[in-house]
Amino acid sequence: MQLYHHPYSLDSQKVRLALEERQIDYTSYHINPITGKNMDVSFFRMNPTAKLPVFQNGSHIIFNTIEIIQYIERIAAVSSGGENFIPSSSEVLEWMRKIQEWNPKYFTLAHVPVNYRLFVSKFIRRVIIARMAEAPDLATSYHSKLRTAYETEEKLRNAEVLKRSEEHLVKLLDEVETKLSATLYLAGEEFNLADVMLIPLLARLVLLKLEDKYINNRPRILEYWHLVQQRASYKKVIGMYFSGWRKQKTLVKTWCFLRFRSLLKRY
Ligand SMILES: N[C@@H](CCC(=O)N[C@@H](CS)C(=O)NCC(=O)O)C(=O)O
Repeated sequence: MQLYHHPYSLDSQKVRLALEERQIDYTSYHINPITGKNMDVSFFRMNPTAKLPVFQNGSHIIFNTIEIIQYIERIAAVSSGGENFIPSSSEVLEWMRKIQEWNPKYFTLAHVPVNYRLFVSKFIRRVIIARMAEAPDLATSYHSKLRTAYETEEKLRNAEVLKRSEEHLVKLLDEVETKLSATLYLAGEEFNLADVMLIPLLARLVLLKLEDKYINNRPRILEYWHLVQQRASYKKVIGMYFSGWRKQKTLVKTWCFLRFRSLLKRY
C-alpha cells in the first residue's frame, strides 16, 4: 500500500492518523504541494486534481479522504482476523462528514502573510506551465489547475468568502464544544475516527497561531486538545513536524527550496 501525502496537508494528516491508530504498514511518499511536487507529470497523470492525499493498494486508488479512512478501517479489521467487522456508528460518520465539510483552504491562505502567499502562488503557476510543456497531452487538466490558482487569488480578495469560511468554522467548533461537555471524545467515551478528523483541524489553528481565538476560549476543546496530543499517533503524524525548532526546520526547508528555484528560474 502506498500513501502520497505531505505533513502540511490537513487531509493527509487525517489519513495518517488513521493508519497510525490502526497500525497499518504502508509506503510513504512525500509530495510537497507548496513546492509544486503534486504537479510532477507522473503524479499528475495518476491524479489530475493534484490533490493530496492519494491512497493506493494495487490497482485500487482512492482520492476521497473519508473513503480512504473507511478503507483503512476495513483493512485493519481484516488483518486483525476479525470477520465480524463493525462499521463506524452513524454518529461517528456524521461527525466525520461535518468536519470534512469545512474547507480549510481559504481560511489558511488568508492567515498567511500576503507577500509569502503571492510568492508561492506565482511559483506554483510557473511550475504548472513548465509541466504542461513536458506533457502536452495533460494540458486540459493543467489548465484547469492554472484557472483554480487564479480563482483562489480572486476569492482571497473577497471578504465575503473569508467571512463565510470563518462562520462555518465557528459553528463547527461551537458544536464540538457542546458535544465535548457530554463525552470525553467527540463521538463517545472511546477515541475513534471522528477524533482522527478533528485533531488536524485543531493543529491547523495552532499552526496559524490562532489558538487564543478558537481553542483557549472553549474549555472543553482545550482539555480535549491536551488529551489527544498525548497520543503516539499525534506525536508521529503532527507533533514531530510542528513542535519547537522542528516547525522552523519544516517551514524553512520549503521556503529555501522555493527561493533557490526562483532565483535559478528552475521550475
Ligand atoms: N481529495 C480530498 C481533498 C483533498 C485536498 O483538498 N487536498 C489539499 C491539501 S489538504 C491539496 O492537495 N491541495 C493542493 C491543490 O489543490 O493543488 C477529498 O476530497 O477528501
